[in-house]
Amino acid sequence: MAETLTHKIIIEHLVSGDMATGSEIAISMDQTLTQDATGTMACLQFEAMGIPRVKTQLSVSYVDHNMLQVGYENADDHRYLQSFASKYGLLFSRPGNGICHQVHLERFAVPGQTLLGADSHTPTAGGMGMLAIGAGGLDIAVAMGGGPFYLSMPKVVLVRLNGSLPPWVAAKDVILGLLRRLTVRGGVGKVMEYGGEGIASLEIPERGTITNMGAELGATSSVFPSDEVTRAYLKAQDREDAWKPLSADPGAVYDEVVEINLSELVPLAAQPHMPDRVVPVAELAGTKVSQVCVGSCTNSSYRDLVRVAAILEGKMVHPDLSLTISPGSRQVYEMISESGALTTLISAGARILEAGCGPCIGMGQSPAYGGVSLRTFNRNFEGRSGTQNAQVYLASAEVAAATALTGVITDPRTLGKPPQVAQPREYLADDRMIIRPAARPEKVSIQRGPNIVPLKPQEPLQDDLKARVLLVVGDNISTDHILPGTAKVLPYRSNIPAISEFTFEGVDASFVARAREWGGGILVGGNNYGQGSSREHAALAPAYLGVKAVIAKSFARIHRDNLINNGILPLTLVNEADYATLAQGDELQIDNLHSSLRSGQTLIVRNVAKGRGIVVRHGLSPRQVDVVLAGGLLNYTKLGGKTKA
Ligand code: MIC
Ligand code: SF4
Repeated sequence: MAETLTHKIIIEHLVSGDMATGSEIAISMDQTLTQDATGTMACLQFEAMGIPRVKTQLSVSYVDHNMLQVGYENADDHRYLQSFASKYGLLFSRPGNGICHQVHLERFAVPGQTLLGADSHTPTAGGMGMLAIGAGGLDIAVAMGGGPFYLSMPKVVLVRLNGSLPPWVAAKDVILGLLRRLTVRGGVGKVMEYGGEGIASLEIPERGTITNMGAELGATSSVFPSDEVTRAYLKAQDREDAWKPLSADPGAVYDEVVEINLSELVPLAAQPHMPDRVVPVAELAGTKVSQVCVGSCTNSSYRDLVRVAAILEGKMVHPDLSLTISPGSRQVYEMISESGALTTLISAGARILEAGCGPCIGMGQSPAYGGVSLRTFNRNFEGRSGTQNAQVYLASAEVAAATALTGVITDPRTLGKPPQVAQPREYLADDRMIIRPAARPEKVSIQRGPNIVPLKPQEPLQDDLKARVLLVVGDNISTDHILPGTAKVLPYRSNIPAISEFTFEGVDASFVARAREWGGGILVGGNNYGQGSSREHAALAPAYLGVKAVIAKSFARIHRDNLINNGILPLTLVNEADYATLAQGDELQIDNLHSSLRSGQTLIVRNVAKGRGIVVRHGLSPRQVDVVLAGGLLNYTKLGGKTKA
């Protein structure tokens, strides 16, 4: 049978399940990646599982998020992660070596393999023909221990690219254009598989930009075929032996097809505060901007930074605006230094930051009060920059450079001829910032600082659930709303009691006190609840505060899995109109929860004071029911995959 590329990779890695859309399958993972903001938790969870050594072909632990060291906390986490990697058999990418997704694409991604990453932008490696999926820390811990990853069998969408990009139009505009068409929910339950004659004109870093931001569509993953472009990139990275050709069979049947004519695209930008509020840059032209940030795992490649430098060559950034540059990796940094692009950027007045996530997650460089920031990043959720009322726009490196010169949002097509920038024939392949695990692991002791607080045991779910509605929120609530990033909060990623104090901070400052006073409760959300990051903390912190269930119109994939893995019930309203009947303070009750979860897909939630019953769907597989009843995946795994409840 003619297969899609996605199906081919899944078939090769299938451990159990039936590949019918929506049913639960389990696939083996060849590689994992973790980063410091989610990785400390994954490592603590791995330790709690008592497995002596990782069992994957390759597991890499990166330090790229929590890089500002204004107290001891982040540095302690780095030290813990390094000792953990050494003892348990992971490669350790040191702080300064770069953003996990950029480095992984450069040095480790392999066509046809699977990768599970503790970060939602893990699908970046799909630019290299990998099936790369983002997940919560617990799922990664299990995969590091050799366990399969469970997911619901996605639909496969062919995104057929025709034509080629016009001057000044970038790969970023391809994915922004898709977001405009499909919205932040358009990819939920789907793998976006790219094909068509247009892909041959896209270099690997450009493909990486597109697969990276497939996360904003809510997609399970995004993948490009592995072709001669892939081979050339791997050769230039001194890794040609990792190459193999890979594509869909002719005549493969897709669940959906989306056609994009690259030649018709124009420069686009996402307006505050959603990645899908996309309009042509020309419509925003003239908007005054106080900050431009170039970088993040979406647009921090050598190619992007050299283009920015070429546009700024011999000029100065506008006096009312601050330009920051964060190279994606040490390789990129060193190469822009050698090529002279770094000097050009410095002399144009750019503020050069270290190779890491930096401003993307609010780790420094927060905009001014009410400031307007145009960024080459992938997310612009309210408050994510560290300034609650900042207005953040997302666009390509070309738009960013043009805007940096003029001080107002600028369509780069007004700048005349675009710079010609050739792909390097050879990248600087130097892995000395990647530390290999110890040859004698028994000699390594794990280094823990006082901010690394052991996990609280998970508690099994009670049978008769009675709790009050703690908070009602609207559509598209992101994990940045639930548990913010930023330099203030991120240092507590390995300290759940401390980080839970920030739960819903920017949404309702009284939330934590109320959760304490009421002894926990239930959350009510709209559509796409929990979109955005993979951070498990958006489930761990509510669980710590006693949240037992979330009732929503719909959920984002990774967050829903994280809720289940941490023993919180995700319940979807069967009748969306019932959302309006739920209010903060309502007392809700579910009787005989255990047997109801096992016997059917729906439950009745009684709104005690209002005397109404609401029908909700749990949609859990039998395995997930066991996980929730055990109180979470850690308990379930310790019990050997069974639950007593
Ligand atoms: C993000 O972009 O939101 C992050 C920070 O990379 C997260 C992971 C995290 O919260 O640590 C992600 O995308 O998963
Ligand atoms: Fe880092 Fe930003 Fe990419 Fe997340 S989206 S991995 S914070 S650069």
